[in-house]
Amino acid sequence: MNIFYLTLFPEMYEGILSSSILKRANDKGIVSYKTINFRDYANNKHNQVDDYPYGGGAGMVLKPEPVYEAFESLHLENARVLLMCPSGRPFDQQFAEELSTEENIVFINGHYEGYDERIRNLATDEVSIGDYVLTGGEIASMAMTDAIVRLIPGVIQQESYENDSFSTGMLEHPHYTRPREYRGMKVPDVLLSGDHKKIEEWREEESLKRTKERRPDLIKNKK
Ligand code: 6GU
Repeated sequence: MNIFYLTLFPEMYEGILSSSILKRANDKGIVSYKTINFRDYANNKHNQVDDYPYGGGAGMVLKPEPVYEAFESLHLENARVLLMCPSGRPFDQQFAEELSTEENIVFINGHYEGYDERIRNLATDEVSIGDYVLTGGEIASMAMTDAIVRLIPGVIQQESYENDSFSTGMLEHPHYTRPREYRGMKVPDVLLSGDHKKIEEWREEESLKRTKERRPDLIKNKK
């Protein structure tokens, strides 16, 4: 998979893409990352990428030309082109699974009051990561990259994501490791019993209990 980020702040990506699993996926040749600063495609004297809104009002609007020209410099034949904005389709685990099979993904990250409406014609999808407003799409695109890349075969062990919260439609059951007792807090006996059937039943019950308590909406959506 090739992932491209159109951004005015390429430096924001450096630490994230060169750490941990995202770095390892790149080292293994499973995924490539490329940032493109669309200010380099601003074809005016002051490298201006935004301008005042027609019709007046507060805030600046991202101009179409730098974004179109930066995108065209990639010469992609087919790609998912994701316009990052709070009014987009809510990103979730199912959407991550869908995107994890793409050959090319392009994130378009605005950093201003809004996009010129014509930029939307470049996008295959408009995406949001939740009901709150960020100053730009960069952090959202990094969160999405993390969620997508870990699902590509060969990046992590498949068992690690088969039981993920949300992919099963339920939250994960509790986990314990050594020591058996810490500051009076004990590991449930069933996990030490060696009875795999009972352990599986306990995990399913706990998963259901936790989902009912914390995210009843997930259970409703499942039905
Ligand atoms: Cl993708 N962009 C911005 N600016 N704010 C957001 C978002 C995206 N998703 C949630 N809030």
